[in-house]
Amino acid sequence: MTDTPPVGIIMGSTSDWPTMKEAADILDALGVAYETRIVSAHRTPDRLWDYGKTAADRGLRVIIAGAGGAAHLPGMMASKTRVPVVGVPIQTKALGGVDSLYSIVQMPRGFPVATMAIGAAGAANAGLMAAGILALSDPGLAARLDQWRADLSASIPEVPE
Ligand code: RP5
Repeated sequence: MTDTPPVGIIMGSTSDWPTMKEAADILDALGVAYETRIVSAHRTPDRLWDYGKTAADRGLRVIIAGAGGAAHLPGMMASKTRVPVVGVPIQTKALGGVDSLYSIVQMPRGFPVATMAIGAAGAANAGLMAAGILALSDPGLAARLDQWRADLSASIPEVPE
C-alpha cells in the first residue's frame, strides 16, 4: 500500500499510450507519482476486475482511464470502485473518437465518469484534473498547479504572431 502512487493511468491497449502519455507528462511536470497499466475491458476483464476491486484499499486516489472505440473501460472501472475515474476518449481511425466519447460519457445515474475531450487534449486535461483533485489536500501541489496555470497564461501572446 505504501508503494502505491495516488494516480493510476490505465488504458485499453498499448496503442493508447502515445495519447495517455500526455497525462503522464503533466503529472511528471507537477511532481505527482503515478502507475501505468494496460487494462482492457474486453481483452483482460479479470485484470479490470482485480484492479477496480483493490484500487481504494491500495491507496489510489484518482484513476485516469483511456480507451477507444467500444470504450467500456472507464465506465466498468467506475462500477467497480469509488475511486474517482477520469475518462479519456481515444481518437479512432474509423469514427474519429466520437465512438469512444459516446461510449464513455453517458453513464447511468450512480456511477459517474468525469469525461474529458477526445484525444491528446483530453489526456492532458485528465492529468490536470487528477492534480486538481489531489491539490485539494496537498498545499505544495496546489502551489505547483497554480504556477503551471500562470505559466500557461503568460505564454499566450496578446496579438497573433
Ligand atoms: C480499445 O481498442 C483500446 O482502448 C484501443 O483504443 C482500441 C484499439 O486497440 P488495439 O487494436 O490498437 O490494441 O480497447
